[in-house]
Amino acid sequence: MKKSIGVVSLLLALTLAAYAQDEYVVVNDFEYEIGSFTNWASDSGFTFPEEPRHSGEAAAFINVIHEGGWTPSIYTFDTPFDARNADEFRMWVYSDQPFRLRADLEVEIVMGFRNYTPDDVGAWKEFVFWISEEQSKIWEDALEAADQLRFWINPSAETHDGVDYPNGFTGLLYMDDMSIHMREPVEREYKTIIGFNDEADANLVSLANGTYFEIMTTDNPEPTEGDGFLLFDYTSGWNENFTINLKDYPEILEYDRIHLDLLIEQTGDWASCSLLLRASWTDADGNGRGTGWATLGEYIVNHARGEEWEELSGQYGPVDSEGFTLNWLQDELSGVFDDPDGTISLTIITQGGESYDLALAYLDNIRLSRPVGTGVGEWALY
Ligand SMILES: [Ca+2]
Ligand SMILES: [Ca+2]
Repeated sequence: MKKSIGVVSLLLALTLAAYAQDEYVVVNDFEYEIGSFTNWASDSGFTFPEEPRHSGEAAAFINVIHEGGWTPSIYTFDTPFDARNADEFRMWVYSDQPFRLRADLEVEIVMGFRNYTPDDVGAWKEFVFWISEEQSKIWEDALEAADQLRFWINPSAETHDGVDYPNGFTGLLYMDDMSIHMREPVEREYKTIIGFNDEADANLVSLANGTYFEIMTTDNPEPTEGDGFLLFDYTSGWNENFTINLKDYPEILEYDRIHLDLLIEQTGDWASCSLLLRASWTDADGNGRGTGWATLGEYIVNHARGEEWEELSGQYGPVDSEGFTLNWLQDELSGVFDDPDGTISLTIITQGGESYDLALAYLDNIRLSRPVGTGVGEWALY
């Protein structure tokens, strides 16, 4: 952390006595334990001495035969590890061809894609995945003894930053030196912006695909804030459920994270929820600016809980972490409030197993947060 905020740093240091700065824990260096891979990882094992390795005497080789599509390979560690306080998952990869790899920790913690480009071919590259604090809270029990990764490789042909990635992968992939970085806990302060306690809040919501919503004032279930919430129909298909206008809340620029509470009246199946920020504005030179389609996070909702509120959040302000890929976002949000025609919104996408089709769901307390005592002007977290 490069910034100097004396008091906060001191408080931080006291709070974090148990955590060393930049504490990394190696979870597999592939010297003694290989673990197991399924599906498209058709064959795997320790490397032979003449093959690539990143550290020590050995790495893992994986013989990949995958024709594309969303088929995962599940990697199971021989020795589970405690990932409850991890904010990064890191792994080194090597290949003779470009690819995109998505990793999900303990299956439920969606960590997103990382790319191995044509310039990376023939060299070891570290993939750094960011893990949000709220995802860790939802899946705390599972993370206490994490032992699985779910890998998706080239599920479809894609172009990113001008680089074409193929549909599917056939060839050799090497992995080595998986590690986690321990989170340095930071106390946050919150500001509610939309409480859904008043019918007028319905004017902020617009439907994309015609699913139902209404504002309700009731104590069943108990709202997490005030006396009302937004009720809506969850869906089984990948559905852009609704969009919430944030143009009336310029204070979003003074915070770095947006949160909401979600409760789904359904258990026993799977469900996921994605949060997207979209902004559009025109700069002084007449250039169109904005975020396009910025995914703040994709969350596998904890179906085992049912009928309990879960906190989802998305970080849009800068974070001092290689694994956080949205450090450009704050600038694209700030222009919105200088342009009378600028727009900014939060879109909520839901998806789930069959039993989730039209399941009742509730949303409450859209709020912002930031580290206590840290004004946005003092941010130097890049
Ligand atoms: Ca090794
Ligand atoms: Ca409320």
